[in-house]
Amino acid sequence: MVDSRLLYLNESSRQFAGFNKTTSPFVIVGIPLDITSSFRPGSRFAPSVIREVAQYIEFYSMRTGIDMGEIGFSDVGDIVMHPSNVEENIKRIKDVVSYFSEKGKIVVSIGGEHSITVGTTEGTNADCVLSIDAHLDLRDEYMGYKYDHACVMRRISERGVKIIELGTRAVSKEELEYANQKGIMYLNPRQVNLLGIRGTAEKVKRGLAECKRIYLTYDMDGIDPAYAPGVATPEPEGLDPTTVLEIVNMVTDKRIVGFDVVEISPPHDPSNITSVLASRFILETASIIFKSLSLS
Ligand SMILES: [Mn+2]
Repeated sequence: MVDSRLLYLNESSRQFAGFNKTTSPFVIVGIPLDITSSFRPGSRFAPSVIREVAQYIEFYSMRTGIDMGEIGFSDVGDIVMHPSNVEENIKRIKDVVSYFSEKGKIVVSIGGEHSITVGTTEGTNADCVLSIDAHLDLRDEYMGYKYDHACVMRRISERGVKIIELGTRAVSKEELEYANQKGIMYLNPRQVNLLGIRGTAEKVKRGLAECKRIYLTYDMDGIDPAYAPGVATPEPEGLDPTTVLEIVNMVTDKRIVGFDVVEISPPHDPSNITSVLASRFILETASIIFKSLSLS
């Protein structure tokens, strides 16, 4: 008898780089939620494009010495999305992610827009979120709607989850007031550059000291559009990919329970360059997590 939480899981989708290794600690879930993008929609196509381009890059990580070709991934397919109801979709995401998270798997979600993270953080039962993002996503509502992609971190924060944001540079006054009032740590790319990789990592580590279950979310617009042009809402003056992966490498330990890559819009992504970067982020982050698991 299949668990009812898997009702909306479509297992026939293409697999990440062709992997189907059920013994892997990493479960890949595609979440093609694409409803609230304000500028350039298309993120519904990202799960299949990222899976496809991933097979053309190397699986060995020179950063960690881990060969992800040996560890592999268990790609369980896509969650079928309701065409207009974000709250219903968040419930479906939470159901599928909690099913695999409760089995002790590290759930790797491929979005979709950033709204998916409301469901993935709940499904993994995370008490802290480290978010790479140009935006704070702390709006109470956007044009009257509370489940817009601009409100993601606000909804998560309201559940008592601690939030740390890196790459912040596109904000409203209301969001800054909320962040300051709640003590939410956010660092602008300028501050990251001034602190350096090591200084930033130490600051983030102190922020994560009290956490038990840490969730990592890569909104690809946190990265500079020179490296990641194919996103729904690009913002200049972003972080570079190596800085981000080095910081993640320094702060990661066995408390990481899952991560996602979101906001990529393949129709606006010349040469699939942003999807290739997202594939590299998935492979590299998984290798970093795997290394921290084997160190414990
Ligand atoms: Mn963003």
